[in-house]
Amino acid sequence: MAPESGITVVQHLLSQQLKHGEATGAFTRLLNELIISAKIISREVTKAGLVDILGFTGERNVQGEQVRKLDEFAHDVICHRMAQSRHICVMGSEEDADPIEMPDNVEKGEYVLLFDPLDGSSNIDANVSIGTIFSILRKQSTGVDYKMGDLLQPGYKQVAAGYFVYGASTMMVYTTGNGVSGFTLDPSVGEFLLSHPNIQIPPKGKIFSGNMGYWRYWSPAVKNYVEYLQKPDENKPVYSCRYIGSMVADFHRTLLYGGVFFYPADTKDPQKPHGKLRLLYECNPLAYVAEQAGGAASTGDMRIMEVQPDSLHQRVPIFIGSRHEVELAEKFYAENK
Ligand code: AHM
Ligand code: MG
Repeated sequence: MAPESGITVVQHLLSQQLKHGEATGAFTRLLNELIISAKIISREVTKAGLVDILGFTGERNVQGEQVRKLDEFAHDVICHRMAQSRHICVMGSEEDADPIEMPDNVEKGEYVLLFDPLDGSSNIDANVSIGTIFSILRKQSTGVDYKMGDLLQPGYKQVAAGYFVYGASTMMVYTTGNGVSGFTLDPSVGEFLLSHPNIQIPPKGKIFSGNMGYWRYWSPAVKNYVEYLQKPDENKPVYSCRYIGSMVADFHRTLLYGGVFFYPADTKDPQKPHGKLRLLYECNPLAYVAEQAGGAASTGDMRIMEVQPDSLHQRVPIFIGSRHEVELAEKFYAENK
């Protein structure tokens, strides 16, 4: 048994806080609200096949995709609980076109929360792992009200980021810039317990994860890269392909086993010239986790966390995972300019 195996996520947060001299406890209280939200979402996800919560609502989200009831539920739980934390000044959610302002009667705080309430939700009916992704930033502007610039900060400004994956068990993986820790929810006691201290992504892997169905719509750089991964060569493995279609789950496997997850730009949908995944809700938070675990995340041309966001729902191409495979993608991009 790991020496720290009985540690709950809140104990872990408090010890981190003491180590780094955070005096007010605001950040811990904020993260604790998020953890409670995730426990509630996890409970509902587990019940998904039992109650009449599955199926489409008939509405479309801001990206024109069909929204399922559990997405709305997850979004509402997080909005409600985080507003109560009194440490948030504004939020942004993949399920809302606009910034989410705090109600007038609620005290505003110093933090900005960006989140994807239920990523991979098209997999719900098939009982496949889905997740909640979060990114926490400090408010930059002065005064009580927020400015758009508080939401549109590059990823390197994140103070914490991570995700909850609702899978065979529910896990939380997060970083505050001092490595990556993973916790597994023990449903019998309702606590996240430290199960994966100091996660390190293998420097190289043997698995790639991308939607091969879009092959014909990829650029020569991406095609050459994937062909290279598939090619027999005595100096490298022939990579296996694993693709769930749920970014949190695909990323979580990549974090633990190594390799690369990618969603590049493609020409399939002219509305989405930069791929599908959102910089603020999906790419930045997972990039922070990947880098803190010793890995990397790139658009192919530049480090994800250095992209200056220009809109809340901006999409970017992404290659994320082991350093070796991400740098290889950048090499293929540079060679195919
Ligand atoms: P969602 O946030 O609407 O669920 O969409 C994002 C998901 C990711 O989890 C996943 O990586 C990607 O969509 C899969 O897309 P595709 O089916 O085009 O491969
Ligand atoms: Mg998503």
